[in-house]
Amino acid sequence: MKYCSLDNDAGTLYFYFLDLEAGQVAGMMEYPAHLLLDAQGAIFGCRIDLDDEVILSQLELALDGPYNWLDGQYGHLYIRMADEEPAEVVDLDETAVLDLDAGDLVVGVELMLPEEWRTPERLARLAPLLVPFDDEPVAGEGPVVFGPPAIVDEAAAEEAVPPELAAIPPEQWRSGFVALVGKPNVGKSTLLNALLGEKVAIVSPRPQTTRVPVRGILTRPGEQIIFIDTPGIHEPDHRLGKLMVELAERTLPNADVICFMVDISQPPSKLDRMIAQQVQRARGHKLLVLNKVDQKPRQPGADYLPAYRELGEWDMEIAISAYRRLGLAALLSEISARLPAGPPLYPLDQITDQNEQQLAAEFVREKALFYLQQEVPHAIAIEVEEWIEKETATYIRMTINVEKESQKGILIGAGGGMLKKIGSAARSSIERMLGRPVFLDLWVKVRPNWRDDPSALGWLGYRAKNFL
Ligand SMILES: Nc1nc2c(ncn2[C@@H]2O[C@H](COP(=O)(O)OP(=O)(O)OP(=O)(O)O)[C@@H](O)[C@H]2O)c(=O)[nH]1
Ligand SMILES: [Mg+2]
Repeated sequence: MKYCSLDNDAGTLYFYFLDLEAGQVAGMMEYPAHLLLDAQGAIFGCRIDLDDEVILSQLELALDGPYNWLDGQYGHLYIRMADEEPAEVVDLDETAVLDLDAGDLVVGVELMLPEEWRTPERLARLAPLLVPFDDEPVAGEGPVVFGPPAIVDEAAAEEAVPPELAAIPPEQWRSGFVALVGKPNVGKSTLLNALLGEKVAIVSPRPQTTRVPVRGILTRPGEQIIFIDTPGIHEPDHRLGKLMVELAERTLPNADVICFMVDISQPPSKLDRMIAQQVQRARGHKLLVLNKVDQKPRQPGADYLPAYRELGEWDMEIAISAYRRLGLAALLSEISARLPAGPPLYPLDQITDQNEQQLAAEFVREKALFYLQQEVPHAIAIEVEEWIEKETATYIRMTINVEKESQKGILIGAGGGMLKKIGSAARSSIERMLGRPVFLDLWVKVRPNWRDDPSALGWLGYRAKNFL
């Protein structure tokens, strides 16, 4: 932490990781936060509970301090003044805001401190770093002037295709479909986002996050790779699960290249073996993609590579970490070498087949998967009811469907706290996507048994013909 400051009027404590200049903060993300207290009850740091949307490279500055660290297993970011165990960890009611610069680097953190935490005793440990709060900030937004959200210039976006791409004649292109398949939770969606450098698929630590195939399109001079991120193949226990598996399996016959993804930190399971056999029967090139090399093997010292190799005949194998972006250039060049000749199949500036409304609904589901436990997030389906572009913000109303009254109670939480937490995290993701403020209005409805009800599945958009 480089310095901190306190805005007593707003009740905000700022931690900054570099000398900020006006206009440097271009975006924000919100996460639950906790104060770290020493035995005297003084604040010596904070813990912020991140989700998978924050990638390690964004935390370069935040982790630069000698006592700051990321507990990768839980996604907990610790910003600390000293290397000591907290005597107490106190939950804050309001989420912390991560300030991002134009390159999405986290440059600071804002914590909403209730008044009782703003006493000299509580702040004693921070005093050496405390700089006066500028009470006449230019835009009235704290010590930093928040730049306006990135304004999407539609005309400029139209011209986003670099002229050198547009100039390549169709017969000189190569293009093809690359299926990312594997059991749930091996990191298929994380890989898709990492390869595209954009978030087009939601990610969560829970299995069965992806429900329908998502296309991500990577266009480079002379080649267009259409990645298909698929739902994890598993043994389904309801109609929705059956559809997810069917949609994943249907991508296999048409794929030019199949990336069979596995988690190298764990031994192959029955599902890995079954999926490997399905992949073997397909016509496309077969790559064995061993993900999560950054993670220690489940049994210390174990090497599961030979066991995965034996699951089939592979054109090649490659070890990667989708999360830490290791091995991706090598993977891309192997895929690229196996693309058939053919003209681009999508417009040169398109990166996904999903529209903003679908993505916004997915962001809400992602946050629900992150914050809720056990079966509840899996019983959620989101409908976008209204989407109105107003002068200063986009108004979005969504209904979150659950299957039982008890799930509705859990989703709303005590005093509406859980729904608020999910909504505020989702709003910040949607604002980043749209580049403008969003007013997100969430409603919860019980639709008994929708995951096994063909007509409910249909109107919620989960029908096979939508994805053919
Ligand atoms: N350590 C580590 N974790 C990873 C890596 N790639 C993905 N993960 C984590 O694995 C979990 C699952 O990632 P997803 O990308 O949602 O997995 P998926 O295969 O798409 O899962 P489904 O959609 O359920 O089939 C998330 O918590 C990711 O952060 C990696 O390279 N290393
Ligand atoms: Mg997925």
